[in-house]
Amino acid sequence: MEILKASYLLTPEEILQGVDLAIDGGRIVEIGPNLQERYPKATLHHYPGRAILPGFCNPHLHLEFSANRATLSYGDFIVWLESVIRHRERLIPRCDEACLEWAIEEILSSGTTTIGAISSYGGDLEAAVRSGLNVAYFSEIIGSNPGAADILYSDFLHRYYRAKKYEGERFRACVAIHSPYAVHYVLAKKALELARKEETLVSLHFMESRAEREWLDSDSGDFRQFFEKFLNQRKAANRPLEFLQLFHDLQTLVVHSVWANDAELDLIAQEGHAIVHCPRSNRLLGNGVLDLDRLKARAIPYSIATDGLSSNYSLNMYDELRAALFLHPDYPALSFAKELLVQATTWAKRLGFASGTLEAGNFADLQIVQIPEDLEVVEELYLHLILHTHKPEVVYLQGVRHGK
Ligand code: MCF
Ligand code: FE
Repeated sequence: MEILKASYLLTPEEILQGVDLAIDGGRIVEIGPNLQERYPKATLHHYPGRAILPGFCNPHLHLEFSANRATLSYGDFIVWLESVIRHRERLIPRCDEACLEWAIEEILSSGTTTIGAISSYGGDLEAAVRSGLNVAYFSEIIGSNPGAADILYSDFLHRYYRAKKYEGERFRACVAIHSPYAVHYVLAKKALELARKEETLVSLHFMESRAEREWLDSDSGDFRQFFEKFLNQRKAANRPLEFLQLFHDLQTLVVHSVWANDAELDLIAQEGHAIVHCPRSNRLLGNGVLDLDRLKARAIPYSIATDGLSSNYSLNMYDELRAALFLHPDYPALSFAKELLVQATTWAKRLGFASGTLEAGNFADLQIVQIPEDLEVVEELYLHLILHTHKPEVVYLQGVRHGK
């Protein structure tokens, strides 16, 4: 048994002082004062001037794109998408084992212990399993050509069942439908039948860009030329609300939703789906800023994610939290910082893992972060954590210590 003693413990809803944390067998055993008196044989780790908080959950990223630095074009969504199509075949293999391991190390060392990883090829599966992180591994289906539907579906099924072999307390095989503009209705329906039967979590890129809005509403806008050029297609394959109805009764992470309209948000709320907000990805691909007021008005749960290195420059949740704080200047900094941190940790549970809060029985997935020495007002800790942390000093993954 090990006892961790720090100046602060973030549960994360509450800031506790004078309280220790006991871990054993990879799990949190107890939280309370003076635990070394109760467990005199336990090893004591003292972290003065530090806070212990749960590891982060980054619910949406694409490990397989981790080789990208400046290959893909940022700034405009369609230009970006064309660059993905042009470079994907070479970019994905460029993320070899060493690259995947580097990406996972970046994720872990920046305090993230739970991820939602979208995979279209499956080449990142073993690295994801080996990472020891809690992984919701979303095998992605993509393709709008009905002629190729059978091949695409069988390839998807193969990847899904390959992932399913690794299922356990730290790994879940899940289903990703790429988006309403890139997945044929019949294909989405079949993949979602599997998700329903297998009771998996589902992920969907939805209403990310203005181009997607215009194309799906009225077969117009910047996607018109794109679909004509690449797929010889003049009409959108789906209408967005009808497509969203396919996700009835499925626990879905709806990613982006920047351009979702009221009826779509109403349906998302009614179905109990949650929204994944990727502020830096949206900014870099020219997609604007998600209006969180419209989510809050409907009590739609949301949290933030980095998206992949295909549309970002780091997989560090502290970087993302800072960006979110500054991209939503209308919310009071102190309460918004707390809200962001609470969601960024507790979402591990939404992804299906016993992690994300400091509770007995949960996995000991923790981060230990240095606190500014001159902190005067304890309640301001959430904001200062976001402002001053690049990486935590130590991360515990299932009770195993990483770092100094
Ligand atoms: O979330 C971002 C932007 N929106 C859509 N797709 C992706 C993102 N990052 C990576 N992707 C992947 C997607 O999963 O790029 C490919 C898919 O494999 C796009 S091909 C239309
Ligand atoms: Fe994405």
